[in-house]
Amino acid sequence: MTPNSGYQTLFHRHEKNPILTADDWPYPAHTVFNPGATRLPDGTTLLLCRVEDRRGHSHLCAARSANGVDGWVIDEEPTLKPEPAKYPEELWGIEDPRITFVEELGKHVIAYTAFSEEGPGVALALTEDFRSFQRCGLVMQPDDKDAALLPTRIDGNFALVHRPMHDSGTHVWISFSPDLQNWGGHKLMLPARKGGWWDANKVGLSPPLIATPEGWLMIYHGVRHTAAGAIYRLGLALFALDKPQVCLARGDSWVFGPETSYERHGDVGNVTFPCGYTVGADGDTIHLYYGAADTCIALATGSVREVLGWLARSEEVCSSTD
Ligand code: BMA
Repeated sequence: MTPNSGYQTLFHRHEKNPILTADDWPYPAHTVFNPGATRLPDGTTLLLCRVEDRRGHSHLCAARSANGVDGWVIDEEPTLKPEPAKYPEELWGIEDPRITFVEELGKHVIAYTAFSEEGPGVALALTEDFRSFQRCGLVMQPDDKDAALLPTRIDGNFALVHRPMHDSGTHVWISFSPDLQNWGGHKLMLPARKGGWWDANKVGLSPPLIATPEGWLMIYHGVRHTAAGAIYRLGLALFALDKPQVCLARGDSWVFGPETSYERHGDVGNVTFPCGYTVGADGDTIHLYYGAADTCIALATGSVREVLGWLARSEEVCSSTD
């Protein structure tokens, strides 16, 4: 266990972690991780979990709980399966869903990674009830992943945060669309830093952006490549509400990373990877649901107010990435 001494703890692990594992599944599953999350109108927490089978392919499965911690009711069969006959980009599975409820559509929009021999790309699907789905197909061609839609239009357009991969670096971008199908106006949102930083070379959106009075709060992952492999940790940044490509603040240090044995050890050790959150009835408590070591699902809670306070005290300005 890495000591945390001296650093403020912004996200607190739940004592029941991991809250979901493959052993909980009603059908054969190798691992369950990286869940999208939402709160349904009746207060139920719904996790859309990535389930990997023993072929190595993933599909998505819904788990519902009244308190978001235990008593999970898991769909008896996969909820959203790859459909490679119709969507060849899903040949090797669908992964890492991020859920955004869009009031004007009255629907949840799920952004997920569609994986095939062409590489990972971003696909969208719409649902009202997480039982039937309307697919939009691939909206960002490979290699691209880590995408989530904003809940409201920006200057009349939908906005999608995503993470294309380029030789020059792997950064977070934002793109705009009038209809969820045709995308343009691409803007660099959050570049990876360089050199010795914890988030050098590769960053990506983790859960969907969180609307706060001070701006869009982004929890992002930074990938540190070491001689022993990669370490996936989380950092924070804030963006202007009316112009989400404009970064207002960026934390200089990571705020959450692998420490416990279920985060350190698993199929891919040293990974903490949230794809979803819910906000408590107090409007302040973030329940962050994350995949641990690409093997199981865990929960950590934090306070929006505390997170914004930490960011305000952080000395790093967004433009300084060297
Ligand atoms: C990323 C994604 C995640 C995964 C992580 C660690 O690139 O593919 O699904 O959790 O790697 O393996």
